[in-house]
Amino acid sequence: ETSLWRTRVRGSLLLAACADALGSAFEGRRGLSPEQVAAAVDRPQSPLRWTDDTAQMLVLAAHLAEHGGLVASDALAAAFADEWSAEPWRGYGPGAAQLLSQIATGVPWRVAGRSLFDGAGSLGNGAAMRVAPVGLITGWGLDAVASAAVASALVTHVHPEGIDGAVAQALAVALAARTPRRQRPSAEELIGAIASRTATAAFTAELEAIPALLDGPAGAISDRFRCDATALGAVPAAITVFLRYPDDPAAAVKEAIGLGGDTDTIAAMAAAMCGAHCGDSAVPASWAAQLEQPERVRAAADRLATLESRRYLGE
Ligand code: R7I
Ligand code: MG
Ligand code: MG
Ligand code: MG
Repeated sequence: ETSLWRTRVRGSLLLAACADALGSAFEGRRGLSPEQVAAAVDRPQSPLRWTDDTAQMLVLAAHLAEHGGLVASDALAAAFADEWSAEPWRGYGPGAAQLLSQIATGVPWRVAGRSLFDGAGSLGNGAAMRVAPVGLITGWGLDAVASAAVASALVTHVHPEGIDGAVAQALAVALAARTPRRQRPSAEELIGAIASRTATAAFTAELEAIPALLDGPAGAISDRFRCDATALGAVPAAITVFLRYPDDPAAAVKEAIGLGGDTDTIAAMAAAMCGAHCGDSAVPASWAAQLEQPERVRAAADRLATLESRRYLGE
């Protein structure tokens, strides 16, 4: 049973890292053809170097494993900032770079997070892009997943939509990991579980658009969602792609990249869900062969997978 769970945790983190790297070549592009995407994704010929999405996801995985859970804490904020300081070239959003450099120089995270975007805080998808590990702790119920996702978001993203993105992504990964391998994840169940635990009406409206997009052309997804670096623009698109291809990470990643816009992040989030559902046997061999630091990603997954479902109580 432990080893079955471990294959899912490994699958989620490895596929997220691969998809992040594959998508990063197309970030910001629009109007990509399926052939163009397939040529780059089916048999990558150069190392798959991941971006800030995976770097920060690994920080969160390590923090969870070390503490047995998480709260919004100085230690968590410092861990995110230390990672940025060590490798600031990994493609961070402008708000994130500004915020993490403030935290690195001693500004409290409660002050720094509020300083972004004229005091509203970031509604970027950065809290969602890193949150998959929160959905991958065996024994946690969905309410525990949601509250840990909120806590993980708060140290950088205080805007309610930025937080909702993290809650939605963590719950989608958690439900994918808890759905038996041979059972198709239920869109209704997933959307209901997320809608009842997110805070904003804006997010609920995006979730309600998903069922109509599950069949038909991918172009309808990018017509409906902005597919940009905001939580609202990216997370519902990733969930839609996952629900269309829950058992086929390569198809999901190609479709996610084909949407254009925030391609690394949408592909990585959809792939994290596919991997949680399918396990690491679903990682394409041509990706595994090129992934940067695969042992490091696998080790982070294995530490998470053996974590008991202890709740971390208090700062
Ligand atoms: O959220 P964040 O870490 O961004 C993650 C993205 C992913 O695509 C990564 O792959 C990386 O490329 O960055 O960083 P932020 O800079 O806080 O937010 C990302 C973007 O969301 C910003 O650059 C803005 O374009 C947008 N954004 C906002 N726009 C208007 N008003 C975030 N918050 C606001 C806002 O309040
Ligand atoms: Mg990135
Ligand atoms: Mg952000
Ligand atoms: Mg991105």
